[in-house]
Amino acid sequence: MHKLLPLILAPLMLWLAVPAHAARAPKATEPAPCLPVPAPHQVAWQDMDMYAFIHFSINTYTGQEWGFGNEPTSLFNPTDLDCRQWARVCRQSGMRGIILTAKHHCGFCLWPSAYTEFSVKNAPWRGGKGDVVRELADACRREGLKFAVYLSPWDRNHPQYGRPEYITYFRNQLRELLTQYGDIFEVWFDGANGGDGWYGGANEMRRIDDRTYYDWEETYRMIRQLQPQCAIWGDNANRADLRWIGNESGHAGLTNWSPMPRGGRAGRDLLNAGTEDGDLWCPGECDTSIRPGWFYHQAEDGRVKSVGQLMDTYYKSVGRNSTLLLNFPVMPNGRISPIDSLRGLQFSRMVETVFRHDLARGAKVTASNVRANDKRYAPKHVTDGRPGTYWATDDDVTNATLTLTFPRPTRFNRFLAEEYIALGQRVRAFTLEALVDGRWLPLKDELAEQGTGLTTIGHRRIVCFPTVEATALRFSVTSARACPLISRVGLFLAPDIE
Ligand code: FUL
Repeated sequence: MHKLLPLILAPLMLWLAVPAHAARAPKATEPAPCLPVPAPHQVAWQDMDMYAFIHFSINTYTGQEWGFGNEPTSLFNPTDLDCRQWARVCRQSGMRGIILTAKHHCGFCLWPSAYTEFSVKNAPWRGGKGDVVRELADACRREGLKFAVYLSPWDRNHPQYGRPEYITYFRNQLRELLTQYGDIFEVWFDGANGGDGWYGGANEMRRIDDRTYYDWEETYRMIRQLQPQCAIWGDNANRADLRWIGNESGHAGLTNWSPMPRGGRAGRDLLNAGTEDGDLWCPGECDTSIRPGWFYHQAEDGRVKSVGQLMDTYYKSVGRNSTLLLNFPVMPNGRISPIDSLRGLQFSRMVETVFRHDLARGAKVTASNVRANDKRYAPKHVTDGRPGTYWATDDDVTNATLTLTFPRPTRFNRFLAEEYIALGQRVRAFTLEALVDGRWLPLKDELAEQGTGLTTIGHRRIVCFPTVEATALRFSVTSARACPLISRVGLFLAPDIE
C-alpha cells in the first residue's frame, strides 16, 4: 500500500503547487454582435443555398414572356401536368425548394382564387377543378423540398389595377396563398410595375408610384403575422428580408455585403454589392434562368445553359454571399423539358464532385491570434464541420492569419470560407497564399478582373484559381469591421472540365 501512496498524492501536490489563476483554462467572452445581424429565419433561408423558380402560366401557351391580361383561360390545358416531376427534377438539380409563379404579370392565377375569374377554375385543365399551387406544394413536401410563391404586384388583367381597391385584392390573394398551402419559405414580388395592359377591357396605360402605391409596410405586417418564418423579397426601404441582386444573370458583386441602408430606392450597384455601413440585414438573391427566357419557348431548346455556365453562376452567387434562384420553365404539356432536367442533374453532380473532398480537413490549422487563447475559439473549428463553432480573435485584432499545413503536398484550386454571420458580417478584405516549393505564392480570384483583391466573405465565399500543389495555405484577414469570426475554411480540387 505504501508504494501506491506517492502515486495518489502526486496529482494532489501538483494541484497545490499551481497557482489558482493558472489552473483555470482561460475563458473568453463571447464576441459582441457586429450590427446589423440577421434574424434566425434569414439565416435559415440563406442556408438553403440554391432553390428553383418555376415559370408557368398562360404565357406558356402563347409564347409570351409578359401576357397582356386578355388571354382566354381556355388556353390553359396541360395534357400531362406532373408536379412530382418538377419537384424531382429540382431536387436532383440540387435545389432545396421551389418558388412558383402563382400569378405572373398577366394576372392569371394558378390556384382557384375566390377573388377573380381569371384562374385555373375557368380553364379546361382538370375540368376547372385543378389547383397547381396545391399540387406543387404537396409534391414539394413529398420530395423534401420547401415551397414558396411569386405573386406579381403588377396585374395587367385586373380592372382596378392602379386604384386603391386593387391593393385589397392583392392582399386577399396573398392571404389565400399564405393560409391554404402550408409553410411558405419566401414570397417573391416582382419589380416590374405598371404600364399598358388589358385592365378589364380598359386597354390602356396605367402608371403607379411604386414607392407609395402598394403600402408594403402593411402587407409585410400581414405576411409576418401569417407566416413568421417566411423570407420577404423586396426593397430595403420596407425592411424586406432579402434583396434582388440587381441583374438577372445570376451574378452577385465580388464585394457583397448583406447590410443595406434603410430607406430610399437602391440602385443596381448598391443592390449588387450591399454596403458595410448599412443598418438593415438584407442579403442578396441571384435569380436567373437555365435558358434565355423565364417561360418555355421551344425555340430555346438548344440554348439551355451548359454545366460550365451553371458552375460559373454558382461561384458568382452562392460563392459570393448570395443564394441562387435558378429558373426551370415548364413546357405546354405540363412537364419540365428533359434537356433542362438532364442539365440540372449534371450541374448538381458537378457541384457534388467539386465539393465532396475537403482537403482542408486533413491539415493542421494554426492561427496568429486566438480569442483569449480559449479553445472554444480555436482555429481547428474552421474544419470541424460544425456550423455553430468558429475561430475568433481578440476584440482588438482585425488583422489575423490562419495557416493550414498539409501532411503532404496537396493540389487544390478552390478556396471556401464562411463567416459566423449570426453575429454579423465582418471581413472587408483578405489574402490567400500557397506555400509552393518553399515560396509563398499569392492566389488571385480567376473570375475577377485583373488586380481585384479579395474582399467580403459573409455566408460563403468561394475563390477559384489555377491548380497549385502546396504544402501550406495562408489565409489572412487584412481588414474587418470587428474581430473576424470564421466558421469554415475549405479547399477543393475541381476537375479540369466543369
Ligand atoms: C422579372 C419579370 O418581369 C420576369 O417576367 C420574371 O418573372 C423575372 C423573374 O422577373 O422582373
